[in-house]
Amino acid sequence: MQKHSKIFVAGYRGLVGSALLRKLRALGYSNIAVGDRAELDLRERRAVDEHFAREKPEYVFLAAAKVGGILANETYKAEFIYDNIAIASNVIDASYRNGVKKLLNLGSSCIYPKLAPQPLKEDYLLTGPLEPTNEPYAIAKIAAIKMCRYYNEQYGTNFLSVMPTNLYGPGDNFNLETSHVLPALIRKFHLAKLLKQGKIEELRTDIARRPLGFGLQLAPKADGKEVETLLGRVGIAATAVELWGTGSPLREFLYVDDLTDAVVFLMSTYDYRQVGEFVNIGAGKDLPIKELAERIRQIVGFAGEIRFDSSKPDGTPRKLLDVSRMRSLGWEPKIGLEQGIKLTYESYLFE
Ligand code: GFB
Repeated sequence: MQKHSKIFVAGYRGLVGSALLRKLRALGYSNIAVGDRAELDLRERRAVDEHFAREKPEYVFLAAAKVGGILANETYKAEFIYDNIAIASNVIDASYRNGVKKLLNLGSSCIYPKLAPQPLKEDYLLTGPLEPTNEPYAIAKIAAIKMCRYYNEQYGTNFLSVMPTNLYGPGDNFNLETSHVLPALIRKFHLAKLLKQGKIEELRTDIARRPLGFGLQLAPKADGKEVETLLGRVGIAATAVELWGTGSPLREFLYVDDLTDAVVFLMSTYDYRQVGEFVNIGAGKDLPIKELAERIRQIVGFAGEIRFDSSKPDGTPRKLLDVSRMRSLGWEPKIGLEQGIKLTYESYLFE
């Protein structure tokens, strides 16, 4: 991939796509096509074909997907499987038909069987049943890996797939209904802190700026009591914050700039034959949700209790990636969890 190569970043408005654009621009790649969402719906085959015919990209990063946390995955099952299969098949096939030199497809660690041995090696794919809370998403991601593989085998394309662990960072989704755990916890503790400090105006501004989710809205002149009642409905109080599940599941988190560093490195350095069917990208260590919550509580500075609502789902008990293949290719993450959470909280406050 050269500095002047034509690059298409599919999904440029998401957590990964937006970070990828920042990274590519910072590295001096200047010929990047993103496609305006209004005219380019990646689920529409014709729109994708027209975009490829017009832009003729040489390199494609497939970072577009319908994503969400455990609740969104459980609620919007049909959309998660349909949208993700449609996006992947349209972009992968158009890449082949338009002679794209290399494509990098982004998957997710939820492709592995729920009870696979840990850490998860790439070879464990399709060796057992999936975690039910995200099976539709996982099936779509597995389909995309297999498409890349079989296009390479039948058509001689050069399509790479990577499986990142749970990602987080600036530009994340902080909607409490649809977000992943890390941004949800940042927001919950931040709002609880403001409530404890009686900063009603700041709370009103926060809620007006980003939806809370669950259809919750605040009247423009809502008073302190109304704000408190609204936040109570998502488990946020001045004295305690309520989180989902038991807090015992283990999760691994990777800062999004580490991921973009890894994918640009792979795209510039390797062919699919050297990478294999796909490669894991992770931090190499995990922690229980309880411990993550305690760390975020401290960073945000909320002096209150943490409670768990065990009527909410835990999801898979553990999904720690084996990152030895990526290490052997010469890449390691640089940003630790503490630093990553601080950077994400800052971006939440000032973006
Ligand atoms: O990040 P998360 O939504 O998704 O949840 P998964 C991780 C863990 O955090 C679960 C707990 O055990 C949740 O019950 N948790 C505690 C919370 N409090 C909260 C909260 O306020 N919000 C959220 N969202 N979780 C997703 C998959 O699984 O991981 C996707 O559904 C995708 O398909 C993604 O693979 C990376 O890690 O369980």
